[in-house]
Amino acid sequence: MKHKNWFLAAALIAGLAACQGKPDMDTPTKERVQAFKAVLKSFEPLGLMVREKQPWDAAEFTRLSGLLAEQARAPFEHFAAAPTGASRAKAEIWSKPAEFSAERDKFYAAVDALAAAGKKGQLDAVKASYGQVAQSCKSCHDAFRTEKTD
Ligand code: ASC
Repeated sequence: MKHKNWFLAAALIAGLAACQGKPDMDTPTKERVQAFKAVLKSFEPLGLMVREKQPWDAAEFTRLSGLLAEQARAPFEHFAAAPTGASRAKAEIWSKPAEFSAERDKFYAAVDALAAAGKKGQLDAVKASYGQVAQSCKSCHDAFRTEKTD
């Protein structure tokens, strides 16, 4: 009897906790969030240089834009199925696969163009390509990512 009561109490507490919080992210969601964070870690310092908030460093720009192009593919390996837990991914990713693939491919083309421009080592040569990558991020987020709810 005593054991049963403990079990019920534990189940009740767990149930309350689940109701209060958001459901956990499933594994593919965690993996793509991590992969997008890695992308952002390369993209942000490039933006600081493009906006002249950080001094121009040609070698660092070349390195990071090359790294960004390599990292850009990884998140898209983790979009196989609609999430079962917390996620900002919209259902349209899976209901409109052609549109989503088009956004993905535009992003790949943009990061590749930025990496190519980055090899020139000049700020003027990368500004337009950087803008195209930023525009590609925004365009896909507008269509396929929900606003933050918290
Ligand atoms: C970022 C970031 C995005 C993009 C987007 C560009 O740094 O987190 O989602 O750039 O805002 O328009």
